[in-house]
Amino acid sequence: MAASSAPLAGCERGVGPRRLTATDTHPDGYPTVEAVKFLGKRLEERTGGRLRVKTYPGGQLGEEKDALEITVFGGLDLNRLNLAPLASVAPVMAVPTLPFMFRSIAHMRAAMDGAPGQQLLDALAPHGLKGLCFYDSGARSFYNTKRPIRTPADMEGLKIRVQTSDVFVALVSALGGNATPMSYGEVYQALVQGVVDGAENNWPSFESSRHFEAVKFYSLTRHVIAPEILLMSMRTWNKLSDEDRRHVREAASESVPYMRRLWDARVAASRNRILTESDVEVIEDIDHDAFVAAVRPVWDRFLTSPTEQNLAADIQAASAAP
Ligand code: GTR
Repeated sequence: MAASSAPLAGCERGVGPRRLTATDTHPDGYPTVEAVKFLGKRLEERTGGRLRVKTYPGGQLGEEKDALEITVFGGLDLNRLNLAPLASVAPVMAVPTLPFMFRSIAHMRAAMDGAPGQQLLDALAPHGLKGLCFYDSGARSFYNTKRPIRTPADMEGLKIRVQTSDVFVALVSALGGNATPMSYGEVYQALVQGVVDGAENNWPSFESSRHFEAVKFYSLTRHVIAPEILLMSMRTWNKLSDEDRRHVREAASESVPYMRRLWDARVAASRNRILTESDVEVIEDIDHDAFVAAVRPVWDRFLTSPTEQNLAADIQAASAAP
């Protein structure tokens, strides 16, 4: 890590070649990883090879929470992570992670492409981070080894792994489960060994992590549709010339539609693989209204300031119409 970010350290602003390090918990081939590689290629083309990106997938530079701290301190240049763990650094990030905040994937995309998304990206500056863009993360749903979940009552007493996120702890608790925060990389073993009864995630993560091999039931609760985010360390950003900042911004925004295409294809492929090649029982008949009602106190608990309340209202008002 130290060696790979060394070229940045001695550089004058805007001078000399740079190799930006990028981290992601997902493996090669996952849409978020491929989107950042795409961004790197665009950056290389735009700058005649002066700016390059080297991606380190599979959490090899640390789990999300640790990699985030390293990014704030400038030890990593680019970091693709989920909004849930980011809220520990910038509390306003909790708002889009609230259960049932988004009505659909189209609604999430419209809100993140619009003013609420810009507000969230801008909110990161005081925390040593430059928010570049949002990527899709589908809808998260519960899976477990014990029983089908159709109503909140079915969650009673289940030990559910969650991300390092106060919202997710509150969400699972509100549903009657026991929330166990844990790094993504530890979840497979925890499921196999029965340390937890279940977890929750979108189709592509459920599949690529092989969690589906360790559980019996996947209940399509679709309780959170929060996006992923791509961050740059503010220390790195501050070393870039205005022109290079523009290249980074443009390459990031070009990577978004590319990622969405990959994402839609991957959701379909992961879903198909699980439906056709696994023994997982997929439960579709969920009592949606009961889940919405049960988690309502989570909103009240996290929407305490006018900034957060207004952001939630702006997200809700965003129109998913084209
Ligand atoms: C995935 C997300 C990862 C990570 C993971 C988790 O959907 O893409 O960044 O946050 O969930 O559950 O830890």
